[in-house]
Amino acid sequence: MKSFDIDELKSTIEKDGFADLTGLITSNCIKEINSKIEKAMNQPHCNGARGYIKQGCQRYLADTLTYGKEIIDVYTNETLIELAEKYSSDKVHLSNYRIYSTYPSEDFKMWWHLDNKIDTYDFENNCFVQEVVPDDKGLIFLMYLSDVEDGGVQLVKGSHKWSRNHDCEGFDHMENDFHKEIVTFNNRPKGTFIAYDYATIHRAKPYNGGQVRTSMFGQLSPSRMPVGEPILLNTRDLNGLTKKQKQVLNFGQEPSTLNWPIGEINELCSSQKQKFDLKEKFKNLFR
Ligand SMILES: O=C(O)CCC(=O)C(=O)O
Ligand SMILES: [Fe+2]
Repeated sequence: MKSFDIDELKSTIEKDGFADLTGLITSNCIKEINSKIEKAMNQPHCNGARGYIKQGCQRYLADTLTYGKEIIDVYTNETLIELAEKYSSDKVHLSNYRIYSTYPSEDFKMWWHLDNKIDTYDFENNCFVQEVVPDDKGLIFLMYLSDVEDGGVQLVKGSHKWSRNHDCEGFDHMENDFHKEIVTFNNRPKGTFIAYDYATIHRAKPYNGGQVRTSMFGQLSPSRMPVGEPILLNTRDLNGLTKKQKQVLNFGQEPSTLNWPIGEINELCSSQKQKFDLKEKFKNLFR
């Protein structure tokens, strides 16, 4: 594992809005995570089958933190947590987390946005509602679990210094103003690890051909912000968690929202139908 100077990383994020921590997680650990999630990333989460939830051109691994202790250890990595706590001048907790695969698409496109906001599930209207909080200061990290040629994360360098002055969450309308500051993490190998101030304007670069991109995402929020998503763990992994890990994983805390995304029934039906059609097509083979 590469070692990092935390104060240097902190000042890089203060200056640019992001820092490169590639090398923090070993390639063996990434290999291990990939082998543990592989089967589940290839079947919809349904009726006891552990798999993914589909949302647009993305597949999100349900119960992400239950697949291996290695995953918990990435989310609670000591260097990462120390950096996040120094950066936000507060204790931090994991408020949002996911492992997901993004497929190239003509139809779906992520908009330029910020994540210094509170996400809450509205049980009346069955949807997530978001409220931007200018005072919310923390880090998101993104680690590639696959080699990424295109469709990588894009960040607007330095935008964390001015984005809070705008009363909006989406920034597509300002792209002409900031296009020279865009930094794109394309053509990067698995293990690429970027931490950014989540008030930095960013998105996943839209792309419509080439490789599927698989990533691990975690949002580390200061303790003054709400708890966030439910954290579901496997009892196999609980022994030996440190006090710090328990703090980051919200032990004893009530979640303030649900895990994002909630799948649409028609998405599930279409993947189940494809499975059924395939079974029909090949049934003679399996008799
Ligand atoms: O996948 C990416 O590159 C960015 C993800 C992101 O911005 C988000 O989920 O909020
Ligand atoms: Fe985001």
